[in-house]
Amino acid sequence: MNLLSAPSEIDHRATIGEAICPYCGVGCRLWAEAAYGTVLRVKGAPLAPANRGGICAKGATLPQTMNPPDRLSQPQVRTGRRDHFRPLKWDQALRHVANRLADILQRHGPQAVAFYGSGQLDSEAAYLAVKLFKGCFGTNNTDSNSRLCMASSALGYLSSLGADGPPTCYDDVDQADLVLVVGSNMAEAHPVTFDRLKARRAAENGRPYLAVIDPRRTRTAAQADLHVPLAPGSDVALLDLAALRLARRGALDEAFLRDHVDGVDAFWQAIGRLDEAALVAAVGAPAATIDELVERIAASRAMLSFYCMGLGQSSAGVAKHNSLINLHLITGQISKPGAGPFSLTGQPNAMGGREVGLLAHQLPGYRLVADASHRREIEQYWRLPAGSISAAPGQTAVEMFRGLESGRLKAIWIAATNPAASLPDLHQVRRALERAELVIVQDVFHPTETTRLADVLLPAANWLEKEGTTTNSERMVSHSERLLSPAGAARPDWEIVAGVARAMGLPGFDYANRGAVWDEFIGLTVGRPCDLSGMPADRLRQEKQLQWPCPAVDHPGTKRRYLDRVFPTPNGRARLIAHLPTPPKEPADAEFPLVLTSGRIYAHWHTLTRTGKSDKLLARDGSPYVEIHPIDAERLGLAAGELATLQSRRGVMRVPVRINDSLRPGLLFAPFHWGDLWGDDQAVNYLTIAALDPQSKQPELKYCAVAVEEARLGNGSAC
Ligand SMILES: Nc1nc2c(c(=O)[nH]1)N[C@H]1C(S)=C(S)[C@@H](COP(=O)(O)OP(=O)(O)OC[C@H]3O[C@@H](n4cnc5c(=O)[nH]c(N)nc54)[C@H](O)[C@@H]3O)O[C@H]1N2
Ligand SMILES: Nc1nc2c(c(=O)[nH]1)N[C@H]1C(S)=C(S)[C@@H](COP(=O)(O)OP(=O)(O)OC[C@H]3O[C@@H](n4cnc5c(=O)[nH]c(N)nc54)[C@H](O)[C@@H]3O)O[C@H]1N2
Ligand code: SF4
Ligand SMILES: [Mo]
Repeated sequence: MNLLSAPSEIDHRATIGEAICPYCGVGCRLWAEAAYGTVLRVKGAPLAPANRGGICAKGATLPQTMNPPDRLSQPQVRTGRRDHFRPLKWDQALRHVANRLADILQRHGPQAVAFYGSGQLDSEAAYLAVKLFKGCFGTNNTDSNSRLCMASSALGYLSSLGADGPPTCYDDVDQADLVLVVGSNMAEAHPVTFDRLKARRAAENGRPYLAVIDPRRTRTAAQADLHVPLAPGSDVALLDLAALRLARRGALDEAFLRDHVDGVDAFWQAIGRLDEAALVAAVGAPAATIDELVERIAASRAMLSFYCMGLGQSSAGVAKHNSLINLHLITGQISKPGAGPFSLTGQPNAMGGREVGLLAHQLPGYRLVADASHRREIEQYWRLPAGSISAAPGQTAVEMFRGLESGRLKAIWIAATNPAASLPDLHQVRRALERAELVIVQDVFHPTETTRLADVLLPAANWLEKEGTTTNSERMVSHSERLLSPAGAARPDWEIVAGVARAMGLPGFDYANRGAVWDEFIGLTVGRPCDLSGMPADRLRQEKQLQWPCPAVDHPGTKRRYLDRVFPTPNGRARLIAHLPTPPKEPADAEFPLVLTSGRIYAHWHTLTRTGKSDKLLARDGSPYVEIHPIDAERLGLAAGELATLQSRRGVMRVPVRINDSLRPGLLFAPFHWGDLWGDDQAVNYLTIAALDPQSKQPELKYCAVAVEEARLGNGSAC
């Protein structure tokens, strides 16, 4: 449905339109009705391919989050961090930001500034941030929270298959006979896709078979035919073991390996040296369960694997991804309907962020900073002198905050992410932001944990207040309509970035409208793996969504990639990449004897700036907690509801205990949603470790060592 009236008239009468849900990467299209400046109703759009009318509780409660008192609706600045913010008009604010950035660039050079964006920015905004920082400033310190999320997944695809992006699509759920869910709690984190799987299993007598590989018996695992409760961090051991056993059973697709895969001999040589008994011990799951998993893989004719942060948030994240893709390659479970690796994307536009190059190592169109010809292509397109884009790799998310603390970085512009709640080792993050010369934060709300530490606040238009483009987990590129005027002076993110660039006197940022930004960007994808050139803004607005690659305006889009078994590597062959198991960076020891993992729950989104405003969602889960196995609770003398003090080498957390036998003994789980705004010492990220995967630089948010004791009432520092 199109807009019924021009934006200025919208607020006075009901408008109806469709926009992609601003939460998870399922990318549900939501039908919304707005009037009097707010959203009255939302429901799943019935014909949308991603959700076919489906919606979860987070999407359905969006109207409760739209007009809160903490809405940021005016640019604000302050001179010192202890001063109050004062409101500014946009032209003053843009000039202020432009002058301060220009001053720092002049005094310290381009490597002293950074942009830290988000998979929640639309592609237009993310593209312009890349153009401004990488192109005009000449710094690749241009990263996003997708570094905490999809970086290992992106590198896993690139190294194994030759290009980022999943080969698979949601319709594969209907074709698979075996679904592996590895390190993903789909029932809570990607519920509408999980509902689709459940619906087919209900209708088809339990088909496809569902196996879940997760150290916790999650709500996803509880509905599976097989749950493999592996030791956290032991995925490579499990996947290598499965490969060895499949080989021994003669369950390999030898023809596929011969014709389409490189590195086969080296792979078997490398993992052939592993001792199977040692691998079984490392995995720590019942031997019969592992046997059953191998049996099912061997018998499958179409194996689809969904995976998410249990693989990525690890110091062996890329190794885990390569090892899972290895399983698909050795069994030929790729390049056919119902089969293949399928990374579930976290955020609504983490995929789009990768397409426009909003990760420190990337450039638009799945190009790489490290590739001189890629840099040259982009410079020419942007009409910049040769050498404008730096060859130096940029600082990634965690590295940026280390750089701010050490003084190497002076300024950071943060947009659509809340690092003072979501990054690991929050004490370090606070020190970094306190040390920074300039912190610009672009958000829809204030205060957040991060806006509280800013010098400049830039008010962004909220969901439904702007048009924009996002790409979901299955490469579906979607247009979202605008139904509301932005609150107060808030502006779409892309306009803010373009406004700062223009205030700095930079050419190339005069766009007539959002569509002009999109149309410029897709020109950079011609002939690339993520070819979007057949979906200019007009077509996308009309057709609502199209799946890439889509190389021509009469092309229908592509459901599945690599059906011809030609991979985007130089010789067209995929690669087996062997990894040997490595332990997590901070194993439990005598001093910190328990392992803490963290993640999501169904009712809440990240740092609660949205879902924390919904009474309905707060009624489901209103406060933070830590889950502990009954055996550990008994040993520690902890009862349900008691306040426990958790301590790691970096910080302390005090939250009530929930006893839960779905964990492995020795493992604790805490949701990461609650930050400092909700109370002191409640954020799990004071405990987490900023250990990084050596290739992807994604932090090991899923594993750190902690000690626990019961908090004695009245004793604030039980540790
Ligand atoms: N409700 C809700 N949904 C969301 C989000 C949200 O905030 N709330 N956020 C979105 C975003 S950005 C993301 S990235 C996704 C994340 O979605 P998921 O990755 O599904 O969610 P998590 O809870 O972070 O972690 C998934 C699982 O990994 C398991 N795990 C931990 N360590 C290991 C390990 O070593 N191996 C294996 N195999 N598993 C392990 C955990 O027990 C957990 O069940 O969710 C998206 N959807
Ligand atoms: N311990 C632990 N920590 C984790 C994780 C974990 O599993 N465990 N997961 C990590 C992962 S995968 C992720 S993705 C991150 C997520 O972490 P964050 O990105 O920090 O979380 P959000 O709360 O989504 O922050 C988004 C911010 O953008 C604002 N916002 C919303 N819409 C817009 C918009 O349109 N424009 C602008 N400018 N602002 C907007 C919101 O108000 C909010 O302040 O957390 C990571 N941190
Ligand atoms: S499943 Fe994800 S995209 Fe769909 S309504 Fe729920 S949060 Fe939004
Ligand atoms: Mo994420």
